Amino acid sequence: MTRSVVTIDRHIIEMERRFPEATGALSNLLYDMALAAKLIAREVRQAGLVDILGTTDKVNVYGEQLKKLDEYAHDVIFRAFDHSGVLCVMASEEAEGPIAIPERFPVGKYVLLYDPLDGSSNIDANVPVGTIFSIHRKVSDAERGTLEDLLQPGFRQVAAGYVLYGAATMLVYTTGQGVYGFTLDPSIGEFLLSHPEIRMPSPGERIYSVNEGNTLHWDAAHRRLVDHLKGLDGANPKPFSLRYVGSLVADVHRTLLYGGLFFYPGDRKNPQGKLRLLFEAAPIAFLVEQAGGRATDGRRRILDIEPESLHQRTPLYLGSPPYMELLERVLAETPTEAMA
Ligand code: AHM
Ligand code: MG
Repeated sequence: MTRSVVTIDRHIIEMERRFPEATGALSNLLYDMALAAKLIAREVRQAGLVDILGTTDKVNVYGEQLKKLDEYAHDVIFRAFDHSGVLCVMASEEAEGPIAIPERFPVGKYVLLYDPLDGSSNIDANVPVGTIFSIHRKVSDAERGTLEDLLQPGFRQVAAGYVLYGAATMLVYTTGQGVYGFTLDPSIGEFLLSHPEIRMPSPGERIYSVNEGNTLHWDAAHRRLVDHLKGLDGANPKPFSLRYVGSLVADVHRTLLYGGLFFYPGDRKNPQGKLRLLFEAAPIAFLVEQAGGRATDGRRRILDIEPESLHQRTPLYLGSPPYMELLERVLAETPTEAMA
């Protein structure tokens, strides 16, 4: 034993004690997220067994209609929070508009945005997937929360995090006091503190992470950037390695722990890239900055972007400060072409 065993509940209580004025509502939100994570993790683990366990009639053991895992994850999170009394409105990557708290339940002062199962196209190949969440305070006067409460810039987040369903299930979160990582011990059903105060190594390992299959649609600057990282331009004697899972949570988790660069740029086909500002980029940017890294859309901090719509997309570049400087320098050296 080298360290004391700290459950996520204990950790949340101890963090809350640092703020004597705290009401406990944010702590309750984090407990509920840990519970939802366990329920989703259980289902993700069973994913490969569904055919063997004979649910071909599309009904699960509880007599419920079998759902696609991303719809299941969406529902689990909604049901973990709808009655909690701490939220006034929610939004999910799986739903078009704001999700109201049912009239029969009380509301509170927080707002939750979530991507229930990001990277779910990877599920059938047993590749890691994740849940991403972002929490804001209510800003509108409406008692039950409105679109205005959901469309807030990332710097106003009070908490954000992700759950990674990988070889182990991990929950990583920040409330603006550093980044903490917990690993689920399935034998006792508890998230235990495994990564206290995560700091992104700087500059960290020479790793770049991008879907290079999109090169055809990139402008000259991005082609040049990747050529430079690979050492093809003759100006980089120590080429970077490529790691790309294609699940944002997994690629970001690796970047937080090892350092390096991750980017999903805009290109001629998709000028705003693929990732969603509110459900993916903003919560990830909060974590990355809290771990000492940087996250931008190529021009400005992700956290400074004023959102205009719930599902808007944004280019995303993140990594350790020295590698972000390198990336920005190489991109700036090549004249920009119009993307649209
Ligand atoms: P999704 O929200 O439809 O799951 O898509 C988001 C995922 C991210 O996890 C990942 O970073 C990206 O899409 C990968 O996209 P691509 O397959 O274009 O490389
Ligand atoms: Mg997603």
